[in-house]
Amino acid sequence: MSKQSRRPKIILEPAQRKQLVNLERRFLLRSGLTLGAVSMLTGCNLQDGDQVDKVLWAMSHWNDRVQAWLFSGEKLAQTYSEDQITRPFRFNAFYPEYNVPEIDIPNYRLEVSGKVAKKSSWTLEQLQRLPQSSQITRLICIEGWSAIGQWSGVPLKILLQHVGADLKAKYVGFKCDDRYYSSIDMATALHPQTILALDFDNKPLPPDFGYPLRLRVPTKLGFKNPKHIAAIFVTDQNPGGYWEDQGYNWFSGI
Ligand SMILES: Nc1nc2c(c(=O)[nH]1)N[C@H]1C(S)=C(S)[C@@H](COP(=O)(O)O)O[C@H]1N2
Ligand SMILES: [Mo]
Repeated sequence: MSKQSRRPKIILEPAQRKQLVNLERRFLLRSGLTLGAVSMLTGCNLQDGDQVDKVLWAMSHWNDRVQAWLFSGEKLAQTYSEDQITRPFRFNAFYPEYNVPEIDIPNYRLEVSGKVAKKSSWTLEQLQRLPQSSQITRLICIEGWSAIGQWSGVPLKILLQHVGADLKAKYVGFKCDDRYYSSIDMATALHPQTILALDFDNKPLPPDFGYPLRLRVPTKLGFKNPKHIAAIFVTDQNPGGYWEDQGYNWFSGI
């Protein structure tokens, strides 16, 4: 069979055809994949007029699996020295800074549920009494900026062990006080640099940067570092995320 004849014949509407041509330019040429390879990897039968959206989502899910497979639970993200810290640090959220949520601290409880032996709620003091770990790492936002900061808090692995989490479960999900949500794979949740940060720059997290509790995971892009965490749950069903569900690649490892 000649190389040419292995390419699927695609019958598409002109608008779809244009989308597909763009897709091919953006994605396939860069990755060296042909449309034939894409239909094999994604199970999308391009000949049946599958929507380009569907193909892209399938590509992204395939990409998640490859990234998860390549991810080493041991390899550490780069760390920096104190004099490299970015000051002032940069704020980002899906709303402007003046809308940062106000959290009622005396009543604050972190809820932990899902595939755990002990469903529980935690006060900040209880979290502060768990072993702490500190890091100076770079937060990289998909919008094209990055900043080096210092965070400290409880390694997520320690909390998961405390509540008797099923460490063979696939995902850990996070719900935030500003309706934001996100989730990570278990290998990343157990990574030594994945922490539930209570402090930023050696002081309690300021409201802008996620008071009272945020996830700091330097092996992933900024949007997978939820701030103002209210609840954590362990699950086998991918909980998605605020940006993830709008098409940003779910794994987003760096
Ligand atoms: N609760 C919550 N967490 C969030 C966000 C948000 O809008 N709400 N934005 C994310 C994005 S896109 C980035 S880049 C980082 C920014 O963190 P920073 O404000 O500490 O720089 O927070 C992430 N966590
Ligand atoms: Mo971001």
